[in-house]
Amino acid sequence: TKDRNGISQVILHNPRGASARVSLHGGQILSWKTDHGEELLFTSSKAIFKPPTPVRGGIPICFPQFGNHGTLEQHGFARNKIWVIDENPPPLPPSNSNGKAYIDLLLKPSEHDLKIWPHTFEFRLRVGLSADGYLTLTSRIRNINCKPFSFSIAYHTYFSITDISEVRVEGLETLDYLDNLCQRERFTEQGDAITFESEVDRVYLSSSDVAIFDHERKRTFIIRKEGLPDVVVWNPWEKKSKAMADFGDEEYKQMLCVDGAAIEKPITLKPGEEWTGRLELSYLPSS
Ligand code: TA6
Repeated sequence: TKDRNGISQVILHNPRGASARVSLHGGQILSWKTDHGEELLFTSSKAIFKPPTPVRGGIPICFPQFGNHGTLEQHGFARNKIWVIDENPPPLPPSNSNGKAYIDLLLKPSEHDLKIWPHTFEFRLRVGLSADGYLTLTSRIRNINCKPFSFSIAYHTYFSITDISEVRVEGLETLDYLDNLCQRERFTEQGDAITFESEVDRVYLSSSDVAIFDHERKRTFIIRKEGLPDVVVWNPWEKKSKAMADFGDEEYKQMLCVDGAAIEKPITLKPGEEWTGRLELSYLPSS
C-alpha cells in the first residue's frame, strides 16, 4: 500500500487478525493493532507525513545517534530516509518462525549521508508479527567499511495509553539514569515504580524487561530486549507539548515513550563486524 505521499507501506497480518504497518519512510512502524483492531501505538493528530520530517508517533528508528549532540541532526538520519524492501530475506531461524509474518527493510548510506557520517554500513531491520500478536524489531547493523565506527540507537516507541496520570512503569526501580532535564546528570531511581506528574526525559541504564501498566484500559505492555541495555522514558508534559508543532497540546496525556536503546555505551563495530539488537513488544491481557 502507499501513503498520501506515494511512499510504500507494508502491512503484516497474523492469522488472528492482528496487524502491523511499517513505512519505507524511516523504516518506521506506524501502527500495531490487536486482533480486535485496537491501535496500540500513539500517532499525533498533528503528525506531518512529509519526508524528511519523521512522523510524530509509532516507532521511529534513532540511528546512528540518539539525541542532538555532534554533527548529525537530532536522533540521526535513519528515520528520515527512504528504506528499501529486501525481496528475498534470509529465512527466519526455526526457533522463532512459528506463524510469524515478517518483512526485512534495508538502509545503506547515500553519498550525501557519507558526507555527514563517513561510515559505510548496512542496516537490516526485520519487523515481525507473531501468531500471538507480538511485535518484534530486529536490527542487524554491519560495518562494510574499512575502519571501525561507533553508533547509538533507540527504537523510539510511542505507546498509546489512556491517561498518563494513571500509568506506572516497572522494571526500572533502583537503576541509575541520565536526566535530560538536568544536563544528562546521573541519578539513581528511588521509587518502587515510575509514575508521571510532570515532564520526564531520562535514559535508564542497564535495564532488563520493562512493564507499562495502563490502569484505565487494564492493559500492560511488556518490553523485552536483547543487545539494548538502556531504556529511554519520555513524556513531554504540557509546556513541551505546546512547543511542538506536530503534537497536540493535550496529547501528552495519551502517550508515553519507553524505548529500548543502546545509548550510554555506544556500540563500536570493526570492519566486517555485525551487531544485532532485538526488541519484542507484547501486551496483556492479550485480547
Ligand atoms: O528523550 C527523548 C527525546 O530526546 C526528547 O528530548 C524529545 O526531544 C524526544 O526525544 C522527541 O525527539 P524528536 O526529535 O522526535 O522530536
